[in-house]
Amino acid sequence: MKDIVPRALSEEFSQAEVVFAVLAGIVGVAGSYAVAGYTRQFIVAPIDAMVVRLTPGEIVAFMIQNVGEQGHLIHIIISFGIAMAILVAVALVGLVIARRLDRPVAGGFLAGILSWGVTAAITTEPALAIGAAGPVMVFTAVGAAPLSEPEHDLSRRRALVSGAGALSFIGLSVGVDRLITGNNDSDDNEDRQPANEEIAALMNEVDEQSLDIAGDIPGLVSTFEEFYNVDIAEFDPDLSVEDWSLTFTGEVGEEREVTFEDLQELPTEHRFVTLRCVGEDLNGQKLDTAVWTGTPIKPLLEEVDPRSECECAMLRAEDDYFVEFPIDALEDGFLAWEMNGQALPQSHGHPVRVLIPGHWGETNVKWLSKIELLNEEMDGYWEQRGWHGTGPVNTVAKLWSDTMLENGNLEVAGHAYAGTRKIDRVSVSTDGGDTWTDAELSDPLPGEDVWRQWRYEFEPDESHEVVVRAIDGEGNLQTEEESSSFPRGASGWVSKSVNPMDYSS
Ligand SMILES: Nc1nc2c(c(=O)[nH]1)N[C@H]1C(S)=C(S)[C@@H](COP(=O)(O)O)O[C@H]1N2
Ligand SMILES: [Mo]
Repeated sequence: MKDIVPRALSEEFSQAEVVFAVLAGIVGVAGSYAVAGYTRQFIVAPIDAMVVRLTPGEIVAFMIQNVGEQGHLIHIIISFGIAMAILVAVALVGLVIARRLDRPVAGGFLAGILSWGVTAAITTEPALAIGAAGPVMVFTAVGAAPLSEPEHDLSRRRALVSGAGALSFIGLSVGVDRLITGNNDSDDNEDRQPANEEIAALMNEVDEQSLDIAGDIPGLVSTFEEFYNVDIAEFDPDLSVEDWSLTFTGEVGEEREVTFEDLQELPTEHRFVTLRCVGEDLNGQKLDTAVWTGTPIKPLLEEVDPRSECECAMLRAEDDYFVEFPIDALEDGFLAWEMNGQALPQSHGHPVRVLIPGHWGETNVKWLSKIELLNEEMDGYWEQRGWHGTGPVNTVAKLWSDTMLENGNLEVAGHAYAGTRKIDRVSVSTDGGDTWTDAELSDPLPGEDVWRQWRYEFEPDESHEVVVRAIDGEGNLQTEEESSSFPRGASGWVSKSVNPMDYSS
């Protein structure tokens, strides 16, 4: 079974033809990238979205737990492969026709038209599809060119192959580089306005509240670059403010579409809000805080007169993400269009996302397009894949740094978060949990749903098992029993063995 395809290929096509078809596929993908960039008009993007949709839930859960961010890379390599395979197939069709008709240019032309059609259909972007079609056409035509003057042609072919190979290599390296650096935000680096002054002042004030921690851990407010990122797709929607609107629909007395301009006329607030992903490891770093500017959702919701029997709503986004949860939680939500005093970065939901206090990150829909009031509960994207991540967050104290100080003491530090229950205390044990002492805590940020920083320093003997746990504002001790993040978020107490010998000064 395995070698049927290669054998069929090698019977039908010469080696040179196969080489040119593969090169056509590579430069076709590279060409599409050259004109569309790392956007949803790039031929790989819609294929990737399809791969994401079709990947079974067990595999997604497994990838998140075991390969983490590499899961994205695997998805995208598969999507690249599929995109290339499609263009290679098109080039092969062109080569067959060229040979049958004995007209290389006609074959190239056909491959060009076909690859244009296929790319336009996949990306729904006819103009930019030329980026893929042009290179495929040229490479197919060249690959089909007859070897009339054998000697001449061999060297010419060799030159062509090396040129083509070099082009393909450049295209691929740029693509791979972008993938590795994760630089898929076209608007994040250029054109960013300086932060609004009021917020800059607010952020400075808050900065003073950060504890003086020797270890290298984030402050109380994460920059948008530091802020973690979780997306179901590799290609973020690229929406302008004018493109955006939010529709309230489903079981409502009155449907309503809200534009960005409409939002700006509503009362504006700045809120510090912490987000945490249900998929992160117990001591993971998918936990961050920013100050967000936006408007409360409740007045808008009241206006549309919800008549939902399940008291629940489905939120939908431009990347086909969707999540369902109770209206109760939605009512406390916030529609945000700025992060740390600047327009939302593309990767964090430009132009508008929702923030739901105290609930897991997945309820904080980015690129929000629709709020649909339901009569019956339905599963969201992650719930269809077995997660239970629409409820309130678990309480956690992170242990993000351990540092030997000049005074010979060991400093341990981190952040603690319990959503809207808030953090009341963090206690630390240096003897594996036998005895506990309260850690120093940063003053609470203004806000209903924010983390706190903690810090503790002690004089070490030989080796210590450091354990840390939080007590929330309602007096509940962080759950000791350990569980993995799937399906309800990690639980347990973070611990670490430390030995003064391990720190060189
Ligand atoms: N439209 C959309 N919204 C989304 C997601 C997504 O993939 N698409 N991911 C969710 C998840 S799982 C988390 S944890 C948060 C992460 O937000 P951030 O990327 O701004 O940190 O966004 C949520 N909102
Ligand atoms: Mo998440």
